[in-house]
Amino acid sequence: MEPIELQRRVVTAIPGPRSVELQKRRLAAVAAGVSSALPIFAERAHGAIVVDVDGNHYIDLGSGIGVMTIGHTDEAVVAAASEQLTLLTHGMFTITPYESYIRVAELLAQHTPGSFAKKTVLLNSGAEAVENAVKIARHYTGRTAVAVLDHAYHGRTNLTMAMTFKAMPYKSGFGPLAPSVYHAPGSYPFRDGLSGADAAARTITYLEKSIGARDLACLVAEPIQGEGGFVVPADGYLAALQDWCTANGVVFIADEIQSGMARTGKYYASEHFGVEPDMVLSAKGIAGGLPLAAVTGRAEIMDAPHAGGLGGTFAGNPVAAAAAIAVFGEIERRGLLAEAGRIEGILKPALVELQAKYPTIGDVRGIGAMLAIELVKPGTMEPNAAAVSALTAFAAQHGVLLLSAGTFGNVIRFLPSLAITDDLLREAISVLGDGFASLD
Ligand code: PLZ
Repeated sequence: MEPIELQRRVVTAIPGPRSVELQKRRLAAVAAGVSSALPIFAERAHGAIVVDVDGNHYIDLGSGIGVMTIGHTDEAVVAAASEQLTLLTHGMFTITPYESYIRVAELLAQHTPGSFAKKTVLLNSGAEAVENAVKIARHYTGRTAVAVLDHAYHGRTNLTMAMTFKAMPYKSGFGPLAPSVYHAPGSYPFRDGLSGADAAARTITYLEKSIGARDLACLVAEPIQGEGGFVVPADGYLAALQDWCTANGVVFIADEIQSGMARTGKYYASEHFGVEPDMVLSAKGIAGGLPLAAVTGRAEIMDAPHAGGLGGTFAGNPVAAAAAIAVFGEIERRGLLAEAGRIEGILKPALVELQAKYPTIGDVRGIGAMLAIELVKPGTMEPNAAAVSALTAFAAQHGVLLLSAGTFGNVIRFLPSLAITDDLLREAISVLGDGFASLD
């Protein structure tokens, strides 16, 4: 096959005829609950470009929700995974272990925040990492309660569904939900206007008065909330929570599934906030698109569960582990942490400029290659989800993939690959500008 031309190119109506055809088959064969943001079917991708079945080339600002952090079909990942496929496709680490699992655990110990002794368990998905973190924290503390924050997203399995904030589409009709999960108020500077200290005091009051530290096994927080709308907590908020957890024997867990793996210019976003969580959760970007997730934490906590207490058939699959080793290697070799700053340096000022022109942009926020705009009805704080839908549809029509987010569906989030070129980024920004102009 010809290499992909790394350019935006719209050659048919969107969706094109082959996508329309696939959409018909999909509606007949795929469960209705699995819906898609756009009726466009992908065929190939490379770097920051996705090509659909009709040959349209899109600039991808979503990276499959923050997975393709080092770029689609990255050569090093493809080579490592392809070679591993031919050597050992499946081993089942709890039957016949293999080196790549150990290597990923070593790399995670090295790159997660904190210089204390750490250990890791590998899993298949983000939700599974969250579930295992809670299991380990419960086993270690002998306590059962789990605290999460308003606007959080932690997954769709039974326990993580209870931990996720939004009823629609994640929880409605799917109960009963897992017990002993408590949603504490968090820090959302644009909407609550609270300082980090005041927001932390409010959270801690809830933890102490409504749950009680005696029963609380863990507090799980996303350092920058992903699905919740790229909410960056106020200064000092996370550090105050960590201090309270430490003082009260509560395991402090950072869900870095969306914010981690170099996306914000550090390996983990926790580093921006001066916190060293007891456990850090990785998934999404860790293995260049292959399914892999991890719980990495203080050795004494991670070693609490008995032998045989953790595992899973595909967990830490050798092909995914080989891909993860390649991802860590490429982040180092190509200096990709610095690329997040390059992207922020272009995208954030452009978004601020758009905000000056269009009062529907209430807030511009985020760090590195994890940026967002929150849209409101001009002059108010009222969420403007309709503008988000119009803009994401306009962008797709013009060859740019944009993702929405937020409890109110009124946030556009930008999670480009760190491999995106300045030119492609600028071109995508100009399409966004045209989109805003078309709203008037
Ligand atoms: N924790 C912080 O962002 C996944 C969900 C997409 P899984 N977010 C994308 C969807 O609609 O299902 C996520 C996350 C944070 C946990 C998860 C869950 O990760 O790999 O999707 O299970």
